[in-house]
Order: sequence, then C-alpha cells, then structure tokens
Amino acid sequence: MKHKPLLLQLYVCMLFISGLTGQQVWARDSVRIKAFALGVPKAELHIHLEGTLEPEHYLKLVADNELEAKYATVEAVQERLLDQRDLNSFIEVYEELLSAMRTEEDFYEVALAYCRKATSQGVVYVEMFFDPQMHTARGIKIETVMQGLIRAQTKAATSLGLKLNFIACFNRDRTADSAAEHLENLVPWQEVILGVGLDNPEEIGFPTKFTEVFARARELGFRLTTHCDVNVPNTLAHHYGAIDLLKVERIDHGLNVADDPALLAIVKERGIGLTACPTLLYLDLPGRMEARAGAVKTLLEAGIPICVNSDDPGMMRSLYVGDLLAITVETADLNRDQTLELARNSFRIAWLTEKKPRTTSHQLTPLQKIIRFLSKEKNDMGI
Ligand code: ES4
Ligand code: ZN
Repeated sequence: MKHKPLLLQLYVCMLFISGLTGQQVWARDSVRIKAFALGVPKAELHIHLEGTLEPEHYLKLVADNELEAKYATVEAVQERLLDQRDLNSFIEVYEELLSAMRTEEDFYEVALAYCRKATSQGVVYVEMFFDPQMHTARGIKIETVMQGLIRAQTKAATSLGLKLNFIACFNRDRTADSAAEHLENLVPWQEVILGVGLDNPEEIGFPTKFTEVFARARELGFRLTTHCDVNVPNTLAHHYGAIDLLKVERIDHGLNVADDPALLAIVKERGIGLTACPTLLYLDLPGRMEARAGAVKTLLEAGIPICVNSDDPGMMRSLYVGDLLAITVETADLNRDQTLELARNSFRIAWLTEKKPRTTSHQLTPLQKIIRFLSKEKNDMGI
C-alpha cells in the first residue's frame, strides 16, 4: 500500500522520459514506424499504370481477351519477371505483359485495382503515369485508354474517396515526332491529364531531343516532369538538361542530385520536386536499398522537396508506398519529423489545383482538410 504512490510516480516519470526521448523510442520500434508510415496520408506521384499490373491480373486479362496463353500459372509469370537485369530487359517484360490490356474495361480494372491497393496504404491522392505510345503502337485507340482511365477516376472518387489524375509519359527511346504527335492527340483529355513526363531507357539524345515537344506541352498548359533514372551514364548532364532545356518542375527518381552540390543548389532554389523510388525488387543489387534510402535522407536534410513512391510494384513485385516508406525510414534511420516531412512533400509537389485552402474549414474539400491537417504541428498527428 505504502509503495503505491511511489510506483505511480515512477510510472509517470518513465512516461515523461519516454516522451522526451521519443525519437529514440520511435526509431527502434518497427511496429510503430509501420503503423505511422501506412496511416499518414500520402500522395503517390510516381506510379506507372502498366507497372501496377500484378501476375494474377495479367492472367485474368489473357483469359478475358482470349489471348494466346504463354504462361499457365502465376509462378510462370513470376519466373518471367525474374528476367529483369537492367532497365532495358525490364521494359521488355513490361511491354510483353501490358500487351494483355486491350479494352476500355481492362484499363479501368487495372487502374482501379491499383487505387484499391493504394487506399490500403494510406494514399489519398495519385498522379498516375501511363504510356500512350505503348498502346497506340499496338493498335489500341487513345480513346479506349482514356475512357477506361476516366471511369477509374470516377469510381476511385466515389467508392474509395481517392483522387486520381494522370500524367502521360513519352518514351525516350522513341522519336520526338512521335511524342509531338501524341501530345496533340492528348489535348482533348487535358482536364484529367495534368502533365507530361518522359520514361523508358535514357537513350542518346535525351533530354535535348524533347526540347520543342516540352515547350509545346508547356504552351498547351501541361505540367512537366521527366525521369532521370539513378546512376545511368551522363546522369548529371541529363539532370541539368532536364532543368535548363525541358524546364521541368519535377524529376522522377533524381537521386543523383545528392552527388553534385551545384545541381543540388539549383534544384533547391527552384523548388524542383523529386519523386524517389527507393526499392526496385527485381533489379536490386546488394546495398542498393541502403544507398537509395541514404540519398533520400541526404536530400531531405538538404531541404529538397522529395517524397517516396513505388514506381512499378506489380511488375517488379516490389512494395507499395506505405510499406516502402516504412522500410525507407528504418533503413535510413529517419525520425518521426522526417517521415512526416516526406508525406507533406508529396502534397507540396503534387499538381493539385486545390493547394490553397480557403479560410473556413467547412469550405474545404476532403483533400484540402488532409493537407491542412498535415501542415499542423507534429503532436496533432496523435503520435
Ligand atoms: C520505368 Cl523504373 C523506370 N524507368 C524508366 N521508365 C520506366 N517505365 C516504367 N518504369
Ligand atoms: Zn518510373
């Protein structure tokens, strides 16, 4: 009896100390990190529609469309996915599997399946890449693609409360003329296609050969981004060209910015956002995750608006963004404030038109409420 108040005091004292040393407690507790990373509202800004296709869904599309069945089982598709050795061989697999997407319904289903997965990972806003040339080149009409995507956008909003927009990527290993022609054909869908980007391997000629196409896209009112993949030959020159010639607002991947102080200063000064993708499962080499998560930390600490994204989770069998954020946090030993900053950055560099909240909270849209919520002090997160 006599010791009860003492024990109580001791308990309160321990709580207080653990409050003061919250960062250490947080850093060591993976369950807590995982819960926070999954729960914190996030925008996903670097996700390829085609790369979200899971082997199971690929087999369903092959059956639905009565295509020649090259693979009898999910395991056989997974085995084919293991052929990825580098970006070129990845794109070969990517093109092979995405060729099962044929109808408006297929585009709708693949986009919506991703949105369901993203919702379970705490994503409330998505800017989704898609590759128009990869579909038109095999005879699919751009109308078929867009009608499916727009239906997915409506369904994601009504059934999941998730806002979905699109970014059309032109392939860097195709001609600038092809990009220019596709750009003009995308104008009728500008309400849902917020911007254009560039993906596929960084062939000779990137970024210079796309200067005019990007100038035209800007003139048409599209926002601009481009992939600058990690550790490719001439990567720093590509980053400078992307900024100076293409005048991009964001760079997809962009982790080599950490290697060049002059480039880092330019990126910071212009507020260029980086959409990093720390894991690539099938293209992984020993130490790659550590290097990528470390670069995310360096850039975050340098004040660059960087966020974490999942890229091609279906075709790389890699992680979706909540799980990926948790692994990044553990690998780079990020603290709670840095984790929150990554989530905030995803909204800061998003191309949301509803960025500026109006004054009274009842006038805010749900997304505006989330952004306002994230911009409050850390304790308002209830963590
Ligand atoms: C891509 Cl990781 C990556 N890099 C370039 N292009 C791509 N398309 C899909 N994933
Ligand atoms: Zn990508």
